[in-house]
Amino acid sequence: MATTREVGVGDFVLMDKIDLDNFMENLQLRFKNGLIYTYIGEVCVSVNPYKTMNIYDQSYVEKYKGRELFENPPHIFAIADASHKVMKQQRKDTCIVISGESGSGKTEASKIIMKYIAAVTNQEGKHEIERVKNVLIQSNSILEAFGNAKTNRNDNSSRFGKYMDIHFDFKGDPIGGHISNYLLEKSRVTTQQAGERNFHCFYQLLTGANEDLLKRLSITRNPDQYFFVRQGNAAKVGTINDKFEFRDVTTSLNTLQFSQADQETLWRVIAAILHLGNVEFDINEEKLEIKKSKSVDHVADLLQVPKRDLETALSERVIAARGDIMRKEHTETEASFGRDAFAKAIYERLFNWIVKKINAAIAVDSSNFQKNYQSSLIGVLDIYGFEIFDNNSFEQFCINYCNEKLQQLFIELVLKQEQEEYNREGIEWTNIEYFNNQIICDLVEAPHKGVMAIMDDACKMTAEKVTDEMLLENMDRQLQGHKHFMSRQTKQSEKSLRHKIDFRITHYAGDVTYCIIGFLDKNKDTLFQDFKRLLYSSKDPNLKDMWPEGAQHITQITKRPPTAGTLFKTSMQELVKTLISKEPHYIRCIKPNEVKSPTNFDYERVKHQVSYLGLIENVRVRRAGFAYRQRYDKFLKRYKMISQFTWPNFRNGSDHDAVRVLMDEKGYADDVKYGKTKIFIRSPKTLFALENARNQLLPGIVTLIQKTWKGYQ
Ligand code: AD9
Ligand code: MG
Repeated sequence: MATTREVGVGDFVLMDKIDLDNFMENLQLRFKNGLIYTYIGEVCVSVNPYKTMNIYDQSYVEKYKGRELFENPPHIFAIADASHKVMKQQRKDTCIVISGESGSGKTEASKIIMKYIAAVTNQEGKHEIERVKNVLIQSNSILEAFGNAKTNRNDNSSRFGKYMDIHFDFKGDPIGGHISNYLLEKSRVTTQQAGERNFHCFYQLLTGANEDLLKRLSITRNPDQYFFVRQGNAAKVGTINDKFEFRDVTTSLNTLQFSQADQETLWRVIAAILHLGNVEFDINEEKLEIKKSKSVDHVADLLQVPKRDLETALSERVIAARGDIMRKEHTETEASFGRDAFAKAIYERLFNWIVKKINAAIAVDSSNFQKNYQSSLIGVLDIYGFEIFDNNSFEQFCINYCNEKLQQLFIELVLKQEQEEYNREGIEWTNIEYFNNQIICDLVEAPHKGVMAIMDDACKMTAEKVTDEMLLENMDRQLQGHKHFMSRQTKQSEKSLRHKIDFRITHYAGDVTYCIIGFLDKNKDTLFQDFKRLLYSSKDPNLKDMWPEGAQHITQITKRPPTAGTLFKTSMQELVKTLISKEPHYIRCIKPNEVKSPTNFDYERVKHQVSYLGLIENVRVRRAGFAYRQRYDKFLKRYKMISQFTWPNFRNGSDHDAVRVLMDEKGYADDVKYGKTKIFIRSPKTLFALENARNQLLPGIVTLIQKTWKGYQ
């Protein structure tokens, strides 16, 4: 058996000395020994192994099933089990929050959790529950096909945020679920950086579709033919088998009750986008002309809209001004902008439609489960990780803000509330310092003076003359002097900011320089009304359904829709509210290197992540803290049976006194502290021993109750 000297400790709390160097030494030692999971109490730190690990098969499932965290070596299964156990035994909603930067292993972790839950439930093999499990798991391949893409950080990068609730019946078996999706990075539909791809589904279709389907969609296999998928020059990816994935997605679509007609709609929209990317414009004798009219023919056919209407929507827009309706021809730039906005919008709607259909397939079917079954749930959050690219735009800004919010949640729940509770309960405690990123969240989201608000103000101005540069000037003025915002107005920035169009935010995870160009358009997220009406006129009922607002007459549209930034901000605030209402479990993912190597442990890169994730502070709070706390009355109710002094009732004082007598009798006095309303237990082992003692007595008590019950019958 290997010693801890050789493989490190399984819980950072057990380190001799708690500092960054020791933490790193332990983490590195474990990684080198193929041990990718380590705990900080109940938080699981996971290092991406970048290789297939044989630690997820049935034998591992058996090993972790129903066990306590400290009974087995650290594993993500144990966290999934803990979450499931709390949900099942205490009927409490729980959630598993998976965080870490792009490529650190969040999505893989979420899939492993889902598979574990599927493996440990439905022991009776009920048909309906098997179906639900199957559907939950297969929804992944569809969502990844349409929501993931190869980036320069990760070959399978999530380009949308996903929060999935899994509902369970009273036995702890899954009976359905619900997916919430957050801001899809739709700019990728029309633009990709060098080395990156569009969403996987485009390449899956081109590689995997049979000849017949290709013909129906009027496309050829060669991605180089289509501007929207060739810009990154990375159509082939070594780690991805698009052909296989296409088959897999088709199977999943069938399982999830996407009819043949639904699947036709789906691929027709994808093909229409491919053709749309080849539509170009020209100005001839001061008139806008559409080049490549063949591509327009295909788009019209595929979207099942009249070709003439499509041409009109691509080249002009209808404006309502004080009751008058006018047509205004696009400039070449406006036409290209309109075409791209159109492509992005139909993709985004398609994605939302897919999620809606998946949700319909996984919804709890009340006809199968009695209404009075009280269901509880586990929420699994897998969202895009913090990212820094060479060029960072509005999307990175939103993604990184989202990561700030999750870090804030972690701070709130793990660092702040914990310490506040000790203070409140009068437990002796030395406060542990940590960096609170609330200041950065405020910088982004504060009403009136945050970046989002300043951006919205600029979008509200009707004059089309407001430019990105003017927005930046405004931000510079209003945020000047903010510790986490670097503008061109501050002296030091003149040297370090490359361009006049950049600004920098010091995020909790590092400095990110954003280029302002495109922020206004992306925030406004304008799609000319004409396109909406066009799609509403489609003969394809699915497409028509996706665009209900196309039914509105131009003069009816008065209200400006909320901006993309505001929608995202609101959805993030809602998400945090949802998570905070549940008992959280954490997986903190770490990326060991930038080159996807299974052996390379990039010490500095990892150290940076450990620091900004606040893991050392987490260990300190944990070590000084208590594994378990419970109100005296509840504690007594659960354990009074194990002490002769408290069973069946304690008559010599308060619940507090009773708990003290019980713990003294059992010899745990040294491991506990007594707060004003709660008992605090330091070691999980004590709790385990209490549970054991209770379990041993339980059969006797159950028999006693059964006998008494029979007596009444
Ligand atoms: V992003 O924020 O969506 O860009 P993630 O989700 O954090 O990112 P992901 O789970 O996609 O990262 O992991 C990246 C790659 O690392 C995967 O495609 C796998 O090749 C690899 N990986 C991650 N976790 C594991 C694992 N437990 N076992 C084996 C893994 N490989
Ligand atoms: Mg991911």
